[in-house]
Amino acid sequence: MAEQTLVIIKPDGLSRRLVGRIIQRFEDKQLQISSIKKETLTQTQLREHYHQLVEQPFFPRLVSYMTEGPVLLLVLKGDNAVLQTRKIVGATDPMEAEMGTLRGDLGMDKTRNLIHASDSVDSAAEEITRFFG
Ligand code: DGI
Repeated sequence: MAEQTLVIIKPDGLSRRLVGRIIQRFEDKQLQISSIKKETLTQTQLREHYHQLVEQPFFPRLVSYMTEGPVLLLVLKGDNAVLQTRKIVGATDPMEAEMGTLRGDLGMDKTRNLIHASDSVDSAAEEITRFFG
């Protein structure tokens, strides 16, 4: 079923010049870019986006990572886009993510894991509205 999902290429994806390779992997799976923009996220946006995590001990580290430079926000469209994208991205911890996934191949550690991808159709809709209106 055709779906949309939200992807964020985190700041080190841009500073490490990995954007082309990352987008290529999604396009290889027939996921299409329907919107794209470069933006520096604010603390307020991140507190909303990661609202379940604000009490976690690693939250300050997460915010400082996510605000160290601009991110690339993408809406991807395609069959089963939410699940397909999560599979391409891989597990949260790059040390546990399979090789062949973006985080397994290119992620650094549990904080610097390169990419965000919506985890359900409902959160995708919420996140697309949050970042693209
Ligand atoms: O959907 P995910 O990004 O895979 O994971 P999530 O929604 O559980 O967590 C959001 C982000 O928060 C995740 O990409 C990295 C960070 N995070 C989650 N759990 C930990 C963490 N960072 C650290 N340092 N330690 C954690 O246990």
